[in-house]
Amino acid sequence: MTSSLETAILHLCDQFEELGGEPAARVTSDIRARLDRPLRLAVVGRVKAGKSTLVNALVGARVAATDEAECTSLVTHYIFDPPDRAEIILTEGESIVVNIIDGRLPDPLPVAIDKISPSGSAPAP
Ligand SMILES: Nc1nc2c(ncn2[C@@H]2O[C@H](COP(=O)(O)OP(=O)(O)O)[C@@H](O)[C@H]2O)c(=O)[nH]1
Ligand SMILES: [Mg+2]
Repeated sequence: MTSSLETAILHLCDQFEELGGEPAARVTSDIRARLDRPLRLAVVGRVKAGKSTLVNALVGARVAATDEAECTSLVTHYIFDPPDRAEIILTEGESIVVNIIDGRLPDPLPVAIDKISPSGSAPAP
């Protein structure tokens, strides 16, 4: 289903292409492709700002640990894709799949925290 916002963006793409020709079309083709992908939302802020609480409220489940003290020190990506599972990306690029119990990661984690990629991404090849 196409929302009115998507329709407006597609209309802007059409107009931009009419004005800008081929160079504009290279930009709009990326924008059009992005509209077909799932929405990605980045939640950033200071420690204890309520980021994890906001993520849990948006998802409707306690996927992110919350605490009065600092408790999430790694960049974490959440993706809707059943079944529930978690993948830890290591600094060297490998990943480890871990079970989620009651929506939580195992505590302690099966690897030392300094072995985990701080960005949540594998290093560039
Ligand atoms: N009063 C109040 N406390 C909140 C709110 N959002 C989160 N908290 C509390 O602030 C603390 C830190 O929240 P958390 O989501 O873990 O913060 P994060 O470090 O940014 O992920 C927790 O004790 C939450 O219960 C809010 O809107 N109001
Ligand atoms: Mg947090």
